[in-house]
Amino acid sequence: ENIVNSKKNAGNYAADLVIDGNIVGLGTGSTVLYTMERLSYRIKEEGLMIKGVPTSYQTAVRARNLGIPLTTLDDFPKIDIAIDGADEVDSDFNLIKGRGAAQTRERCVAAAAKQFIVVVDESKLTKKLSAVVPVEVIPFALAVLCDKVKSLGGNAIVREGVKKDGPVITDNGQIEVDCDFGEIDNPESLETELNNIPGVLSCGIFTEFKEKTVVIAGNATGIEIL
Ligand code: DER
Repeated sequence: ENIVNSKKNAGNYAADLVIDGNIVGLGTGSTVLYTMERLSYRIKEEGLMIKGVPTSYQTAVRARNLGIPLTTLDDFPKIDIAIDGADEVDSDFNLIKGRGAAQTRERCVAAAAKQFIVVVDESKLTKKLSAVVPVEVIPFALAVLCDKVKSLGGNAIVREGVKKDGPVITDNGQIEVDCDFGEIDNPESLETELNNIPGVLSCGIFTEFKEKTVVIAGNATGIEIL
């Protein structure tokens, strides 16, 4: 119950940072859904005029159902604000994302944004990143990735579908590999290592957006802006 309220508090607060005319990056996941619901309310009640760039098929469907007008990075290669969730946030604003297997497009949209708003319930805050790192890879390079992860002391598991036999297929038509490194001492270098493996589209470690990031941490009674 508290987690739901925490996510709602964070998501709603972020939606109120959006202003008329904004092109808004719409992240993926349950927390940013609250942001989208609040934006939908503001569009209907205040006549808020925005366009959203969705980071996943799921977010695009949800946005359409909520009456949020959509556009693309083709039309707006630079956007005003991106609002997205995260699986873990450390005290330096290094993030782990990708539980929803959407981190590749999430990274594109976060990079295109002037301001990056991360909405999390406070349970996602940690001193040191240690969550599993999702990595999107073309199947052709799967074994190469697994070997590299092993050499880096990690354990790589292909993300299997729940209601589909075989691997999860991402919105980009590729597969997602969950790489467990335990505690991550140097997120920047691990991010570079993983992203530079030939065949990898992107990993879920985000360390390059710190300067433009605001973290909204929700709790049962409100929010904390970090
Ligand atoms: O997949 C993602 O990167 C999502 O943003 C995810 O990390 C956050 O999802 P949640 O808001 O449902 O926890």
